[in-house]
Amino acid sequence: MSNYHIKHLEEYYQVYRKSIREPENFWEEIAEEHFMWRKKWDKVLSWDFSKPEVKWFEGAKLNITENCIDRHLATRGDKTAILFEPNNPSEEAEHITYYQLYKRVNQFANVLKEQGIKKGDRVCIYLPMIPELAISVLACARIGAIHSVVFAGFSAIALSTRINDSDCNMVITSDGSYRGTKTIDLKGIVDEALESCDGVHTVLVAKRTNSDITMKDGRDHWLTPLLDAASVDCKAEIMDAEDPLFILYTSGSTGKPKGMVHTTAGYMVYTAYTFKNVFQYKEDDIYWCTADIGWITGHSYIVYGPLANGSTTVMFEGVPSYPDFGRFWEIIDKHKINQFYTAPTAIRALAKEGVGLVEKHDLSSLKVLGSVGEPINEEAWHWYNDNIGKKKSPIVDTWWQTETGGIMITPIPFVTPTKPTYATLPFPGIQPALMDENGQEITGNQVDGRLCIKFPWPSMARTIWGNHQRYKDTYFSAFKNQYFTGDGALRDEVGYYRITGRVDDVIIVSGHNLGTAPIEDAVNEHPAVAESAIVGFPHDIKGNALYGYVILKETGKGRDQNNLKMEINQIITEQIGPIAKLDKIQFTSGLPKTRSGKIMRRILRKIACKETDNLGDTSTLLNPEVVQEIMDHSL
Ligand code: 7RM
Repeated sequence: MSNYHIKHLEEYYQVYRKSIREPENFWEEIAEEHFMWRKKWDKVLSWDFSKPEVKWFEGAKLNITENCIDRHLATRGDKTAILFEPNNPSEEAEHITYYQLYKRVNQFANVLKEQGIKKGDRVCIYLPMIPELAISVLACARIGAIHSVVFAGFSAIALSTRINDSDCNMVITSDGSYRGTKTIDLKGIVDEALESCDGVHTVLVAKRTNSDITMKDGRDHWLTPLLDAASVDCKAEIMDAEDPLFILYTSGSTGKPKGMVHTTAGYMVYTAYTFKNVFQYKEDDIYWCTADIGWITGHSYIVYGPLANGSTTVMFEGVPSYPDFGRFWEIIDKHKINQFYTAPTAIRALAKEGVGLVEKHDLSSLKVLGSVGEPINEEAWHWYNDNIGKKKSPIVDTWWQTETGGIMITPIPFVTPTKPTYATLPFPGIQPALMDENGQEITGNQVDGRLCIKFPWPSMARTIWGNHQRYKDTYFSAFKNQYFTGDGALRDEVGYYRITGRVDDVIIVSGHNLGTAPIEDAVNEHPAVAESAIVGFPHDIKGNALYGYVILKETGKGRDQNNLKMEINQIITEQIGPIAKLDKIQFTSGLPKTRSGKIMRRILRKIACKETDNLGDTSTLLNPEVVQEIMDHSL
């Protein structure tokens, strides 16, 4: 009997030890007992981090949608699978049962096939948080097409870059999207993006806002008539364990976004197993994760993990501030939410509005609170614990990444005693290591270092689409035979981990991973800009905000600085999206550089954070005099 559901601390330690001593037996038992296979595997695991190559459940055949939908029909056909809460609270919520989901996914899958999509093709999904988003994701998986969901807040340029990188031949979108009081012209953004995407032959358009849009003849099709005409039966494509399931882009510290590739069997097993334990989901619970499906959190913990467990998962279309800052609490009350999973940036923004709006609603259904996306600071942790959980719902501070596919370090509620700001203990199967700068593992407790993982886990990304070398360089080269996370962490006296943040040039703004390089590239496109450097600085609500140091060309020097700032942010919005806008822009005559020409971001970061007491060693600088100038004019 496998330990699929962990219920107390001794059991956790026992299961954890087994997962380390006999990883293959451990995962095999879980895979065997809790999923539906068309054929079992020949080999549980083969791996080599030096290549790197990792394969789980090789030889197995399955379809993830049979696990997420079909197998529940006999016992849960009438149970709500997806509970859709619209942007506008006076519009009715929609309960989609497992049986209805089955039919809608099959119809959508048949439409994809009719439009020429085959196993292995890439389909870009650019949709707001409406049911069609989850359904189209599952429809792709049903026929073995690889979905690439692009968050519908990204700009046309960001969208086209992603479409082209993975050669998508179809885009699924909607006429528009609602966000609070705003209506966004999604189809217009797609049209603009597709001007530079020759590979896309079909665009499917869901109707949401009834906006006036243009449909390009031969390319664009309204979804509804196609769905209505499609059969509700669609045989699931039988996939190999290691066939790609999806691509999801994440920003790196340099270069273009990385298309992380996740495969089928391991991803399914790991997201399902973590979901069950991290949220202690019980049969009639209503679970709500506030993330967007455009991020990994939504893929793993709105769609795949919950549905694999036959759960009821809420999809919320709107924003936390509409019609007022009490919306989340209103929804918890309305749908009697049992598990609530959100991000520190949302918690901080809502805490700022005071407890008045919280107290208007009955939150007594809550059992487990989750946090994800960035370190949760002590103040936000206590506010969440006291006012939302009323000190009786444990907070699971879940650390993981797009690349890891599933939750890696986390408390198990009612099992692991929590500690503010600590993600606590590794999940079964996860072997963290803290490394020093010389590449040695730091053992013992009360230490800190760079967080690595030394053994494969089922849901790890297998490669970067089209660039395996970059995958190796980014994750498997800093430390020999280790997966390097890019995060720093410390381990306390009982072995709990606290994530201290990125050690590279990725900045997490409102829970969104932003690489500095692509933003600098955008800034540099302004005709008056010569060079720029971007760093993060702490921000009350967003966790971090962006500070840009900009060197102007001669032609820009006489210009109005406020206008320039606006224009720079306008370019960023166009190229990346509004989340990447700079909060502060300082014009400077130079940037501190090493002799090899590398910008010393460490110094810029300290100035932006107003930590100028000890700037560290500046003697290696080519131009130390510029540091004083930057300090004198810092914002
Ligand atoms: C799930 C997700 C990954 C980066 C990661 C960390 C940071 C995420 C936590 C966290 C501290 C947490 N994927 N991060 N969760 N830091 N505590 N609980 O967010 O690919 O978008 O971001 O986010 O730096 O490397 S992600």
